[in-house]
Amino acid sequence: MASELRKAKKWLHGADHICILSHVSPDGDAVGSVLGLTWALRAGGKRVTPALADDVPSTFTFLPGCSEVANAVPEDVDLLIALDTADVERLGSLGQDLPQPIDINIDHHVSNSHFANINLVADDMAATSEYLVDLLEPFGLALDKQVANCLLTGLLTDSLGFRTNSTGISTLGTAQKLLRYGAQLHEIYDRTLHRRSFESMKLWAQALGTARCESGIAWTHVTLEGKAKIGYNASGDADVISQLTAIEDADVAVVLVERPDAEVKISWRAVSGVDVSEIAQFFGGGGHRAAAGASIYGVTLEQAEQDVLYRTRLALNQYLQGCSVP
Ligand SMILES: [Mn+2]
Repeated sequence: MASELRKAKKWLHGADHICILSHVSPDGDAVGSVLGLTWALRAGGKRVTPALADDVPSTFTFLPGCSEVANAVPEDVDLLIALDTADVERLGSLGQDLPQPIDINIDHHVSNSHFANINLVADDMAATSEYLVDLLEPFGLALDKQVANCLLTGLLTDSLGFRTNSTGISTLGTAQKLLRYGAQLHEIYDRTLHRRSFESMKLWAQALGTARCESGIAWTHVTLEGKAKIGYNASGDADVISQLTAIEDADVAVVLVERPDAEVKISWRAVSGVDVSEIAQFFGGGGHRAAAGASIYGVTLEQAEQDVLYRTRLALNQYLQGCSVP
């Protein structure tokens, strides 16, 4: 690992134009880590372009540099870094015409496929943003207020406000360090985890209204028709899955979101120790032990729901049986 770090530092400092990428449907860790590293490298005198295949969600547009995020990789780039991205497919349209393997991959997903020349993967970290705080010094880069605000956004959102089981002593130590450099915890918390659009609330009402909870699995679905009815235009589930994980009888929460062209997007959250990334992988997706996702194509919502519940029940039963062995 030490030699990988030295090599990464050398490549970073030797590059003329660096492009930093992250995954499709960018979340707070994708946006925060991309912008955080962008600003740290720029402060070190580097020319950097942040790039994402999809637009930055409005929740994160308060972060400095959002308006500069490109939706394609510039031609004169000589170093490519992917952040928070488990495999090349997750880069979406950005990954299609890139020279493979790309240069550096920095991530915290347990399912990371080590697709780059240099792979820095720390699956014990709560966020890629958390890992980056540790990497700044070995990379010869400095922390400042701008960088700290971006990285705290990634850390706070991926740890769901410091409540995932990946949140440890070092996570809070890292957060403390970011606060010392001027990161605004209150503002970031309020903007990213607390306040939401009225339409999101209406979507919660709709999805929670049809939610079910049986034998440890809490689930619901979001239909295209339902979204249209309340004027909810974004692609996801408005984080209704987090609400399902609050149900005290739920070991696993599942939300199925109907998308155009016969696609159904599924999200899992494990409340107990069952590994939902394995269930997601069965459906061609991936993620973490406690949070994972996948898409099924060419099916109706009903078919997908049946298959997904069957697999989830199987995995949960296997896990619970394993737990009861004396
Ligand atoms: Mn992440």
